[in-house]
Amino acid sequence: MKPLKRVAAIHDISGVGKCSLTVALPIISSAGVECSVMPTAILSTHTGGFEGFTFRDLTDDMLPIADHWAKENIKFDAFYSGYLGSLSQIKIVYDIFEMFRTPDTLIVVDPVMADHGKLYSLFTHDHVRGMAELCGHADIIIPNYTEAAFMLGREYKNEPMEKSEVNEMLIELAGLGAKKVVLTGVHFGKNDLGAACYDAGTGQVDYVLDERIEGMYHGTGDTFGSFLLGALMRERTLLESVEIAVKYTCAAIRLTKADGTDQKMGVRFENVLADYGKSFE
Ligand code: PXL
Repeated sequence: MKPLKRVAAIHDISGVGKCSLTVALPIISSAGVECSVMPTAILSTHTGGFEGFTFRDLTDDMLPIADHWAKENIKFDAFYSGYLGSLSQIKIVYDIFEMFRTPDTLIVVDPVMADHGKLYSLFTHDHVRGMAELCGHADIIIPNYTEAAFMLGREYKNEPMEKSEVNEMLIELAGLGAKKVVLTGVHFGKNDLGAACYDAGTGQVDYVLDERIEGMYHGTGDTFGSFLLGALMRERTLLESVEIAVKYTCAAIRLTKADGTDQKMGVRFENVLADYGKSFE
């Protein structure tokens, strides 16, 4: 048996409201990939729709954790960063990438900071600048449409997109420095929603769309990113991985809609994990 691939996921732990590490850990593990974690903060809930959440900042622990990993000579096949609580955390994550990076390491940055045209609470436009810079040091970035518009200084439009606009955005996003871009929240009509991916090395652009499910389901970006990274670590191509991530994220959202759970509690990924894991056998 070959050793498992190992990912280091750098996100917060939101105790309630499935997102960030509470999503990355089960999903990446179910792909048959080891998911090591570096928590950036511990919150009672995520910040989208709950009042009075607690926030324990773990910035001061991040470099000592990384130093210990380096001292133990622990190697990672990929790094996956998501929600980062401050500009200093963004800088530290960049330093951690530099400490562990080899020509074979895959660095995936999800610039988690906004959705539906709005920055998440706690963030300012300095955070947008910092995240755009961090994206420049990644191999693959996975912004949603709002994050992409903010990082590129483009207007956020709440209407179906033109292919020419999406293609321009993909090229501009690659211009931040990452070779591959996966843009989520792409839709060309009222009833579709999915992702576009772009490989700046080959110039290849692909769109993967599914049927839109009305609502604002929390944590879908983290669910999508985790399904995507699991598939990439199982040697699927970028397009195959995007297809897998769209398929299983949409399935989880449909189940959540069917059971009527409050949308801020996150999506029902638990029931699709077995099929997702089996798809790699
Ligand atoms: O799913 C993104 C996310 C992750 N972590 C925290 C959040 C959010 C979105 O609101 O608040 C703490």
